Amino acid sequence: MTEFEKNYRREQKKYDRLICRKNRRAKSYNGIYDRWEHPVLTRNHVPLFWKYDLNPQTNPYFMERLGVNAVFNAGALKIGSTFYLMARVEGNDRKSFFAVAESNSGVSGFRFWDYPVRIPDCPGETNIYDMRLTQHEDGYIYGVFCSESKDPASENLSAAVAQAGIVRTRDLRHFERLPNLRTPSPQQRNVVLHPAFVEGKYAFYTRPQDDFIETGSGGGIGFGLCENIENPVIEKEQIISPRHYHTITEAKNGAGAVPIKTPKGWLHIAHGVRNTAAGLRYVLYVFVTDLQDPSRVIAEPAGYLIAPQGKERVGDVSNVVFSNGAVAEENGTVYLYYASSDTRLHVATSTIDRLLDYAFHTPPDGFRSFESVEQRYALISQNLKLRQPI
Ligand code: M1P
Repeated sequence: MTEFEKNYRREQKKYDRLICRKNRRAKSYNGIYDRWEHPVLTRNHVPLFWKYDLNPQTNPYFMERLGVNAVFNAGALKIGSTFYLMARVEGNDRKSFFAVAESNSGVSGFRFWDYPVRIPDCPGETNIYDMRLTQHEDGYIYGVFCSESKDPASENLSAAVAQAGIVRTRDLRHFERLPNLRTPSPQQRNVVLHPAFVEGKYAFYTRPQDDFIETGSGGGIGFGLCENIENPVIEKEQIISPRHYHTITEAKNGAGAVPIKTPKGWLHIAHGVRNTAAGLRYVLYVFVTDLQDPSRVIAEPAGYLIAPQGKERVGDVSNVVFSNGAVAEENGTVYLYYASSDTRLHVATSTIDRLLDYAFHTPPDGFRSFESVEQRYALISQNLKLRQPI
């Protein structure tokens, strides 16, 4: 057997084993959601034929020609009985692109389609990432993503201009590109399209930003309406989830998964960022908005829903969890897809009932240690009266 054959066979076996690997609930418990033991997508889930030249004549050493660095932040949808993830795939060249992986279970067996997605080009666009998939009541599936280009007004090689790119599709295979969203803010990231019309208009969650992408420059999660999705302009943004001093959103925050419609309101899973001596820490948090007026927050528990834990804490950008996709089944099961440390993608499962119970019965932030101690006193004194030997 040639070196090529030996290496190809071994790597193909590893890939096949990975795709068939069963997943199971992790042992950690909080009553709110279950983490699952194995990531659902990693760079090793990328088919060999995306990376290697499989011709022994031109690749006798069986070398990677186009490596993949990471697979993470994915939009999510369930159509019929199939779960689809629109993953962010980052090549070794640092450029991200989108690729669809599908599975029947939602917790394992995700397999990429043969080709990644070809998003129609936009002149000057350098990098695209973090697509939210919205199944809109107008009948289209929209993909709203970050479209990033070098800032033409700056000499600084790291200065970028971020906009919200928009595509629409009916099958996740053929995409029509619409103009980038225009808002009063010079920069936009983490933009999410609401699935229903609001006052007969398209509604977006936004993040107004200053001129450059910098820690602390985001003004909170915004909300704005747009008349015409084919010429998408938001004239007014209002902040619905502001940042607060000494909370998980102190440095910045951003909308995450497309909000889930529940009997008690729209359930949002967003991210909050704070600064630490070790750098930024990204966690996921929950808030609920009014069914009729999705810009009105009606519940916001204090603190995080998910923070990076164990192996999740380490990766390309350590101490990060980030979500831009969740699936809610008709039976109430929720699959929350979250990436860790900009490296791989995990799933946590819960139910709408549990997440609403969490949202409405976890005390809101008191913003001061004094208030936190009062909350804990209330819980402990009630429990000490109830306590039975177990
Ligand atoms: O590196 C963490 C995340 O940083 C960005 O999110 P935000 O704009 O809120 O800072 C995004 O680039 C995201 O992709 C990334 O996971």
